[in-house]
Amino acid sequence: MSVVGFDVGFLNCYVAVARAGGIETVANEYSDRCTPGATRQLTTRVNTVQGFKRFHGRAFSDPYIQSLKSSLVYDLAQMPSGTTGIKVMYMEEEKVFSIEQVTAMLLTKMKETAEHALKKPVADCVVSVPCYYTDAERRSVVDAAQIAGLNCLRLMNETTAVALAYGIYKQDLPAPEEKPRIVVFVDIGHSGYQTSVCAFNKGKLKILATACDPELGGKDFDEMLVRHFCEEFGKKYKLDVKTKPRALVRLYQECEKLKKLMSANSSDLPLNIECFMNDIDVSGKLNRGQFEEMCADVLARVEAPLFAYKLKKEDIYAVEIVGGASRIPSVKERISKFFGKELSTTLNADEAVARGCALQCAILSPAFKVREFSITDAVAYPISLKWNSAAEEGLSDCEVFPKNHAAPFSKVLTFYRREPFSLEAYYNTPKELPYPDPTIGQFVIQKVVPQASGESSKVKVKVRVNIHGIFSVSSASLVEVQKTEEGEEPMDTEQQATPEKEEEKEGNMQTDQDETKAQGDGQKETEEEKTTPPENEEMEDSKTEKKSDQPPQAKKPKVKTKVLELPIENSPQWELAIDMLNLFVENEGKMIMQDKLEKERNDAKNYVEEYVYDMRDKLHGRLEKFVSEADRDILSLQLEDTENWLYEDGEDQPKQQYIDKLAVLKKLGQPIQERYMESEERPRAFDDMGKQI
Ligand code: ATP
Ligand code: MG
Ligand code: K
Repeated sequence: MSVVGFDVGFLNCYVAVARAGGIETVANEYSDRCTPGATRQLTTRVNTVQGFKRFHGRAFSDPYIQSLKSSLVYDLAQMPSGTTGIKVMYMEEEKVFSIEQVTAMLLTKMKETAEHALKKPVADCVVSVPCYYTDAERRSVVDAAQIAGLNCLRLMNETTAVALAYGIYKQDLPAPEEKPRIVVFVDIGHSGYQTSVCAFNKGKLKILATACDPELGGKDFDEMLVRHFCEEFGKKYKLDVKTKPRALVRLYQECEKLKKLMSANSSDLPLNIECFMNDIDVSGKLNRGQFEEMCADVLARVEAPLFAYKLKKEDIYAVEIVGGASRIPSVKERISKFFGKELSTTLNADEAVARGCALQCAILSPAFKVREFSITDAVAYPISLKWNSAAEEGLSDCEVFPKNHAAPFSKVLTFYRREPFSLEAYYNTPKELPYPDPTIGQFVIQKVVPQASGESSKVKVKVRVNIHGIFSVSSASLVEVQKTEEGEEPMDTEQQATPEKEEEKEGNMQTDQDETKAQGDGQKETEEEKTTPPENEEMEDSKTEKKSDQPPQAKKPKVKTKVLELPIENSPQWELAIDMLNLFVENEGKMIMQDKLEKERNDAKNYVEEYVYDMRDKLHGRLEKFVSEADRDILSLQLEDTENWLYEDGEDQPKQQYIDKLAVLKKLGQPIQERYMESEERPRAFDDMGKQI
């Protein structure tokens, strides 16, 4: 059982694992703790694909995707389902991979990093997502994890992961009945800006609210710098940088470097690029003051989301910031000024998200012992249901999860129906949504039939936001009423229910959702939240069960009921069809195999190359005395031929060719090496004998 946390960043990815000593962020094959996967080179398979984190769960026709198309160094394509795909060269062929496949490739790589560190296979993990991700984005990431052969125990909101990393080791949190400690968390990365308000008590955390700008991050500061230098170089060197994608990419890289330097220096800093365009070397300079001036609009956006919080300065214990762009002094200043507080940077700005995910994985894993810590997250966007009324014409709707509602969470709605019906879930604040389409999905409650008496049946529908923050209609049941005469044998409480009098009168469509019941539930939920916040699905589910089984009330006619589970047809928006998912799983397996073969082939080639260089040196060094001149010339010639072959025909050959080549060389080289070894070993053996005597 593995305990692993993955922070899948827009630009940087981190892998944290739990070992006996605690949580550790691990180095990847480049002996760097940060996987440049999402950025410069994704895998050996996919060349230079970066910044695809925001393509999840979006139509190819989405204006956001369309607006980005021209600025990418790779091409996008429409998948048959209408979602976004990425064109890449794979095995010298152009292929289109879905966004789930591309993220799976990145996760495969991160998985290998974790396996390398843990020296065992990795499956169980927790993967980070921005807290502003919608359902479609979340489902897309869950699918990506599955394609990569991972068992994602939770998609964890990035700021929640940070909160866990902050809270779990704190020894001085207020007792459960005391006033909670309120901490604001801020994560500003390359592409996204997330903040949350978190309440801590001993052994638990609860996210009270989140406020984000999904489009604000380090990239916006780079953008301002690039714009500035494009203009400057246009004037100074008469260069139209925007027409040369390669030059533009270099300018972005240099501007990012300059931006980082500016975090530590306020004096004039140079920007020089040799052979930038048309063989021209360019140079410019900038200081922090000028930088802040040109970024005024970007900086104003740092405060904007925070106005949603109604927090008093004295209620806030600390404002903790993480993320690469949190190092920009003016960003820090803005946030600090807004809250009227010094900022805390007690967490590792780069690794906190991955560490929090690994901690969550440790908590969820039965194989690992960690301190009990309960985590209650918050719903990012208010979720409503709408449906066709059965009696009157027209639509009814109701908000089932308001913004910042606790999650994971289940609720039960009651409908009175004679036939199957459909519910549509949607986000009811489209303006707040970073997408044009607020639809979450369609859910058809099937096999609904009238009661034997011809009346409408009572249908209980359970809706939930699960541990990944994904909404679904999780179950539905029909309450079949079997009236019995008074005085009959007493019944099992489990099987009894007493429908409200008015409900019966109203017939097939009363208020659809049982208003009194819903309110009752609401009260109960808040009550229960205080004592035992929902920890996981199971707890939450069992709690709901209790709520729906009301004890019978006295003096009403006894009614025997039978509960029938109803099938639900789920059609979430942009869902990856199961046959596609299976195909992708299979293809990823093939590609992993292909990568392995490719690695073996490369290794075989490298062995030949190494042997050539090694033998050539030694033939004129320590092996010289052990080979005749004639044999040495033969082998030398062979070595030279092989070297030439490696750079020409042998550049790209099947593995066996390299193995054969090496065997030919070794046939000549081995006897020489053996003679050398013998002469080395013999005196040593004598020495050993001497010692024994
Ligand atoms: P996201 O969280 O948006 O998915 P990410 O997690 O990949 O992205 P981070 O690694 O947190 O992003 O931050 C990367 C950003 O931080 C880049 O824009 C980078 O230029 C910027 N950054 C890193 N160090 C500094 C620094 N010292 N000064 C200014 N900016 C910095
Ligand atoms: Mg990040
Ligand atoms: K555990």
